[in-house]
Amino acid sequence: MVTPTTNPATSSPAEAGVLDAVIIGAGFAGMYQLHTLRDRLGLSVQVIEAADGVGGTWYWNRYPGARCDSESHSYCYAFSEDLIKDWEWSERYPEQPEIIRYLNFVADRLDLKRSIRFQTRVTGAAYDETANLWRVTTDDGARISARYLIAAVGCLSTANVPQFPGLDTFEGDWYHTGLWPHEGVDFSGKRVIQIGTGSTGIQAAPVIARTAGHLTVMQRTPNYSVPARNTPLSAEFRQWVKDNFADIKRTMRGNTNGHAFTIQDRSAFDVSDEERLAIYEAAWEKGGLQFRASFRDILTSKEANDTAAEFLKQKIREIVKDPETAARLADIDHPYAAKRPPIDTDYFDTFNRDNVDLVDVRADPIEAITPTGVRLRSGVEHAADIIVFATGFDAMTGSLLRLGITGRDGLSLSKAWEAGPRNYLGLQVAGFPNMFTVTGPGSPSVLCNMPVAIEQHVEWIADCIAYMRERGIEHIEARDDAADGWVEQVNEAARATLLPEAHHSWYLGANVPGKPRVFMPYAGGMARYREICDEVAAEGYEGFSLT
Ligand code: N01
Repeated sequence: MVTPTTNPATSSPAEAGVLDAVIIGAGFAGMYQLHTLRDRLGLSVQVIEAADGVGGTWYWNRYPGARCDSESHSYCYAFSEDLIKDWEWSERYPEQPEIIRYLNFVADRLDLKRSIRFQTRVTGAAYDETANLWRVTTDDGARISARYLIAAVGCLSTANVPQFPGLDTFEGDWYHTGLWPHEGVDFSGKRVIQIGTGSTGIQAAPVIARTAGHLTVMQRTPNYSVPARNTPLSAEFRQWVKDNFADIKRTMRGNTNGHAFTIQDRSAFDVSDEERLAIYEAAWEKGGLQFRASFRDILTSKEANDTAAEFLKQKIREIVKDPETAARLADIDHPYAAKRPPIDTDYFDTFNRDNVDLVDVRADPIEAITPTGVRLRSGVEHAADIIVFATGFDAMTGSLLRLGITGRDGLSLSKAWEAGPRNYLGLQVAGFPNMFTVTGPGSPSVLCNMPVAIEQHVEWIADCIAYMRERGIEHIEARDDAADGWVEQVNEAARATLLPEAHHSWYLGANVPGKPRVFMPYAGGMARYREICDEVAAEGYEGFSLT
């Protein structure tokens, strides 16, 4: 928990107009970080946000079918009983507009917007060693100085638009799902090509197919998916959540993935073949991400994983009527959940529609975009009025690197991370004093239900700043040896799982050509990570130098 301080001003910077903290980003992370620093610690704080509203990733991802894969009662702030009490989710998985409404409700309730500078992009942030201040510049010409710099830019906020030759010659319209127009896109009667079949593509295709004249889905890596089984929430369930939130919170904070379900403590081989099948069948009917919680060893034993993988591939073959299409969809080459596992509403069934085709762009890769469509290496051309890029993100590092951050001695973050992200606890980079990243690489972040990961980081950072101010400490910096040790722990944690076996996963940076291949999130589990961070703090911030 964040320690409130009644007399925080032990180290007010001497320069006039200097803030205590600048936070970049007004999504889940930036909003809560603002609340902890401004309202609990009494600091002067400015949030800088490129969008004209709160929401972060959810502000930009307005594509058809955009909906959260975490269940609504677990996809919210848990720090405030009042917020839990006064908000009603309508469905099992909240849709994008509902999440934006929720975040606005929180921002208004906590009076956050007055401290957020909207429609402003950070163009640079440089550490001034003499003054021990961060000098932040923005695209509207502002120069802001602050003691602490907190990057709350999200893990999935820099769109990855593949550099296909000829895109600029395309005469139709094209969109990336992560930069979707606010007014929506009318697909009625149009020939649409969707490139990408990750979590986003799997959500979007069924919705696009409903109105498009024709939809061609271009699949490079086939993917597993489990039905979401979305449904409106009953009044009884909503009441149950409010009455039992303390227990729900304990479950979310005490397990590896931050969700409100527990991973079964049994191996896939503790049960007979028939029992295992029945367990998978029940999990398939229940739907959602907890399919992977059916057995404790799904992500650690290839043999256990194979049982889940085969079950899911068989489901594809049963749902998709055309055997050739079914075979292409089920030709999955990685362990189940080694890439982020999607959940869907009618994804595989969409390929039974007359107006939908699947094209295998692994066998016949996209060579170019032409004025009228997409040409493959074989020379086959698919015509399109609209191209939808569901091609993901320059994940975890992309948004941090494009901020133009330089640390001590003019060291740029891109130079420091030339060989891949290197930091301590996913929280601080050596050479970048008083700068924190929320759910950065090296933290559980994307392997966890995000709000749970975010709350832990935000509270840890606020506690750390409070600790420093109480003791007159003005400078905190991760030590090099601590960062090296942490990188090794992150690698070790990944190696203990099947996650690195998905060679084309964005967890490894493999989706962006030229990006260093390093397993980025910490796979040792949220609960273990929380313990490590707590131990570090209890030992007087071991691994950091404090001066
Ligand atoms: O992105 P992705 P996403 N030619 O990178 C393909 C979160 N999320 O936006 O796998 C052809 O997973 C690429 O192929 P391959 C969630 O954490 C959450 O779908 O690289 N194809 C892949 O099929 C998720 O994991 C929710 O071979 C190309 C697809 O594009 C993360 O966001 C909803 C290509 C990209 O898949 C990212 O998901 C949605 C090329 N050059 C997303 N380049 C909710 O919970 C890429 N692809 C709500």
